[in-house]
Amino acid sequence: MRATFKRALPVIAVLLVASILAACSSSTTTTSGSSSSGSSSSSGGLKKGLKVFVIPKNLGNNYFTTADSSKTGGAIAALEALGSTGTETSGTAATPASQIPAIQAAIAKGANVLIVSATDPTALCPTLKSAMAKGITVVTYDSDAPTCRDLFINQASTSEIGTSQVDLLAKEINSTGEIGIVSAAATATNQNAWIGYMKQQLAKYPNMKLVSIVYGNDDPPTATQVTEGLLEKYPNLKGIISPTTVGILAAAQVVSTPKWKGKVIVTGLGTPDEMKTYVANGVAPAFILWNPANLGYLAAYAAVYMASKKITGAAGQTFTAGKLGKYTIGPDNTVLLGPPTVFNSSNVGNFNF
Ligand code: RAM
Repeated sequence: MRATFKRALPVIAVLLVASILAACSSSTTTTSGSSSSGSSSSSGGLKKGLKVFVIPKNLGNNYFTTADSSKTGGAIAALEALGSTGTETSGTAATPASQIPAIQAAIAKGANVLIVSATDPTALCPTLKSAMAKGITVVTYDSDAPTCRDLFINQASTSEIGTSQVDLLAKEINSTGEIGIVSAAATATNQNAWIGYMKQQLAKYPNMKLVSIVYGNDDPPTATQVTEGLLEKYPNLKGIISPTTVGILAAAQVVSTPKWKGKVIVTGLGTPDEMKTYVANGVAPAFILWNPANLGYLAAYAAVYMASKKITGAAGQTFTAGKLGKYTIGPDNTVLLGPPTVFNSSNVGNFNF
């Protein structure tokens, strides 16, 4: 008995610390005049006063800050416009152990809606399923948990995001040489799905060889460290694809140092603000992303329609997402934001996110 408890102690300690961190690191934006819990209806039949929790993979990642915030026009801005309350909360690390306590805390606080970017497609499921069983609307955005949500808001076609990163790199390295991938967490649904399509696309480039995939966990020091390790281990590396805004920035910074500059090209998914410098210095001439604020905004609208029972998630149903206009639900209870943008020296200066 005592031995079992002893063995369980480290686990309990980790959970406790994770809960405390999650509790300490949440930020809230509240709309004025929305005090009820989703009881009243607007003229369009959408509920007001819903308690919505926006739960990114982790806090402190600029991509999610843009996707979620009121001032960027993200999810919380949409919730304010709809007369509901939006609270952004998560853990500090992009891991299930860090994110799950934040989801549990949101449920305990009386959430009507959870909007979640999943750090793992299965580890979150017991918690998300228990939320759904309580009548809470569960919407994933950015990174899916396919078997335990009502609706997924996808940033762009998964296959297009994967294949276009390979095509971009191929153009820049003359379709030749060893390449590596600097991903986010090994469990991340979105990165793993994109990497699956990258591998398929690489079959079209017989002279490009994927030698290694390393994981920076969407943590800048870790991403820097694994990029350095990759470059040291494969001194002939010609290109790096990093399908994560945190990873691509770290990779571009490492490759900008004299040891690697001019030898390796970086591409992947990055924010224009963070990548401008590396477009200018030639380390990352082109990269891809969508508008993160629009992703959050769309997820919030879809979630409120869902919680108001105006849509059920069935394919073919439509709804109007405020300034973004009309969307049609596709297969597998999924909504697509739209095609991604390729950024390069001709347009990167026109964007400020
Ligand atoms: C990071 C996260 C996020 C991903 C972007 C591109 O910020 O991993 O999930 O969509 O990169």
